[in-house]
Amino acid sequence: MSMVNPFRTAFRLPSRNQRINWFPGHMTKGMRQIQQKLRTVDCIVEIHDARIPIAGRNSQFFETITGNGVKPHILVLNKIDLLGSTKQQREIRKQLQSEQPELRNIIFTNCKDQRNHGVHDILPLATKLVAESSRFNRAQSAENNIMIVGVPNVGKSSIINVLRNVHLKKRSAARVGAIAGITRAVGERIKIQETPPVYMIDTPGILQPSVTDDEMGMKLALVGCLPDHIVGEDLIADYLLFWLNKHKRYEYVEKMELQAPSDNISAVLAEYAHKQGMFHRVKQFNGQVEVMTNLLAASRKFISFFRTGQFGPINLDEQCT
Ligand SMILES: Nc1nc2c(ncn2[C@@H]2O[C@H](COP(=O)(O)OP(=O)(O)OP(=O)(O)O)[C@@H](O)[C@H]2O)c(=O)[nH]1
Ligand SMILES: [Mg+2]
Repeated sequence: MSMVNPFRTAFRLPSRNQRINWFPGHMTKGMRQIQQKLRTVDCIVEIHDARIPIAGRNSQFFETITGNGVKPHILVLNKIDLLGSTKQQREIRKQLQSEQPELRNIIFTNCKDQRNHGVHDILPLATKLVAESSRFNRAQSAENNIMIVGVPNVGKSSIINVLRNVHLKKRSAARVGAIAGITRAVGERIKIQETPPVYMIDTPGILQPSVTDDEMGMKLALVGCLPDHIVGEDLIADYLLFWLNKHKRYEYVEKMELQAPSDNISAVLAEYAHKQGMFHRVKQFNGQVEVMTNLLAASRKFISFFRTGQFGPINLDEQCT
């Protein structure tokens, strides 16, 4: 007999008019700079977070810059150390190619590991695709320029650094950081290989100007493609709890030393904060100071457990069974 899942089956934002959007000025500027540089680019490498292989890719813009498939394009799904098994990678490849049959070049990477197969596959595949393509005005040029694009915080700058370390044995050249929006402008090209010369161009992460699908917005927020304060840690934590329960992923119960699974985020965070001794002093209207459980600190911890893979490997686009 199958157990009925007693939890929420759909996620709703607290307010009907709320949208999960982040499109600061540096993204508009970045889009313009990307388009201006395109003439000198031989291949587009799009990086995305492997934990959301379907959701949140800014496909419309990235398809435009490949000239709708004219320029070679590789999709790199990064952070596979947080995704899990190769079986899952096979399923993702199948799912992506059934939705987008023109997507032929997909590579899975873990930038934190210089020996990772995917990392070593990027340059040979890009070189092969460029050699097979018609480079129009750049046909005489011996060097290859590869542009790295993607939504924020997926590891674009990290990929450039790891490839530079692997192929040139040189130190990192692109700035990397754990929050979205570290790279804010299209940079100068960075050398990745000596012969034949290969350069990479780092670009700022660019989201869709308007994310109309709420769950897609929440998934982007959960993996850190938007700064946490834009959406709010309380809402991100609530979406995480909703997703884990809906997919019957109850590892959080043991990890957070809870009595039982629950769909109530305030109750979960309060129980956890209490157990961990997370308290803070809050001044009341009447001037009295009260010691209360620190729910914000607890929600940050809950989110960071997910982001560091401590609830096990998770593909947020996985269908419910
Ligand atoms: N676990 C894990 N973390 C990674 C991997 N690749 C990058 N990161 C981390 O992801 C965060 C973002 O990396 P960046 O390279 O700055 O990402 P980006 O896409 O350039 O970000 P923006 O410039 O903000 O658009 C950093 O904390 C990296 O250390 C990976 O393969 N696995
Ligand atoms: Mg960057």
